Amino acid sequence: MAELDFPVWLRIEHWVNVLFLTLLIRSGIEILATHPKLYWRDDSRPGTEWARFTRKTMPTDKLYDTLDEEEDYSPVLSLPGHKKLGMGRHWHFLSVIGWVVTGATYYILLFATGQWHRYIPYSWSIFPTAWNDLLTYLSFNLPPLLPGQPFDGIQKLSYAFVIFLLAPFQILTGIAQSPALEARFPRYVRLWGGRQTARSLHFFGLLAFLGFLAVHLMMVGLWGWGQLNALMIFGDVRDPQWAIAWSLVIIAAIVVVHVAATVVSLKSPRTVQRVLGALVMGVRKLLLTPLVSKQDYSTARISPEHRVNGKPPDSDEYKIMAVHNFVDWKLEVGGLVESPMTFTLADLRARPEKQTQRVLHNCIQGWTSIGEWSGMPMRDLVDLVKPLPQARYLCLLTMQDAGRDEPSAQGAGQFYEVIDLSLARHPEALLAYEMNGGPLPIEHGAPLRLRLETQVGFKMAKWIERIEVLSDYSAIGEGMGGWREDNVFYDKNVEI
Ligand SMILES: Nc1nc2c(c(=O)[nH]1)N[C@H]1C(S)=C(S)[C@@H](COP(=O)(O)O)O[C@H]1N2
Ligand SMILES: [Mo]
Repeated sequence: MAELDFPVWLRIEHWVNVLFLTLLIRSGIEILATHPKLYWRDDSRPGTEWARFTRKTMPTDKLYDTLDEEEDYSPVLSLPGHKKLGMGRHWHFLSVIGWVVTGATYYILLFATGQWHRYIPYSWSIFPTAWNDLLTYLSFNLPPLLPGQPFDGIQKLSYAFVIFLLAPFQILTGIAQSPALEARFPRYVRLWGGRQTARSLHFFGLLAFLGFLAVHLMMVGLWGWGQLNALMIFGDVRDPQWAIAWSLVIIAAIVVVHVAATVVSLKSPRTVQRVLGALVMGVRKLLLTPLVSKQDYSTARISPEHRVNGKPPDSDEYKIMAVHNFVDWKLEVGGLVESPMTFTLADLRARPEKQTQRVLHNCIQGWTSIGEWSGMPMRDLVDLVKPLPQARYLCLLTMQDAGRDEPSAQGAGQFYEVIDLSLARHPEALLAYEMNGGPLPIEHGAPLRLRLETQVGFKMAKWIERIEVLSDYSAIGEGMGGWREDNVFYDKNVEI
């Protein structure tokens, strides 16, 4: 029987894996809820979704944005539920790190100890065996185990599929949704058929994991809950009664972690944001922050209908400015700089540094569109105003009051975003005043908006009126580095 036994590292990893996988599933559903529609094409054009998990219909007679499309799922289903995308993301990324570390050590130990023989089928005969096993199950019988192994042919094939195909597939389609990775390696995303196809495939991965979990639990029940849990808890089949008790204790512990994660996320989101954000930041800084955008989509790829997020300033001042084509608008640049400056729209248009880029826009909610943006590169503006040595950040202040203009955005006050000075020096960091060859439309941020092609959309402040150079942002707003960071608990740097 010794060959049937599972070594202690494998038993521990099995249960750790259950924890991370279930956290990934629930937080993933939270992320899906924020834009509960799936597409094949990168323009995410309204109406072209192949699947939707919402009954909401959008108005055709007035401007709506993707915040209006968000769904409020129950905390039983999603982590933490109730439109808390920021929290869902923190748990998803933390669990990804935990899951990948567990998976990597699992692979290493599997190969180092020879356990892989169990999971990698190396004879074609596994297929007819698996087929026979399936027929046996369908006739309500249990098929024979493979000689010297703890499972039958179809089980071995399923494990090989989950461990060596499904898990890597889910990681690869997951990272294909990082704007920084897409910006640096657009071909990698094309390999998956595009950004939205990668997102749809990631969803199929979720379904496959759910299917596996359901069948796995059923199989454990069929073959003997006590016996198999004894193998997976004690390493041998001697104490099935105790194994039943222990399996319930372990499952209860996992449920407790889920409940605790849900409750703290709903009650103390700021704490979760700070703690999990700090844990994930190290990995993100190492892997994603160094990436620089190299996008250059063809004109033919421009989305006919670029989606919108955020509603324009609903003030008389703004509306009057808009009627006069923003001749009265001014951009002030100040703070920790040698030469503070003020620009009119005509000043910006007259500048020689004009740059045009055709890029994929990634909203944090999951939709994408492709647009062409023209304007003044941020690095040229930064060079003009000459930041003082202690300068580290830029704060972009806008004419939008989110409480007034965007009730569904869950917060109040002037919309602003802080970015690192180093990010402002990226070649595709742009202050755009044109879109798709025309003046920047009001809903897309007229007269001036930011483009940052390695970040998700909310960093790209629209309706800008002032840029402040800072050494520290802790005194601004709630001190988290932006309106969305303050109010909906997103990370300040968002390469994914
Ligand atoms: N001032 C302001 N800027 C904003 C927002 C906002 O609500 N207010 N929304 C952000 C978000 S979440 C996204 S996805 C992009 C959307 O840009 P688009 O409407 O041009 O597609 O704008 C960003 N800039
Ligand atoms: Mo967004």
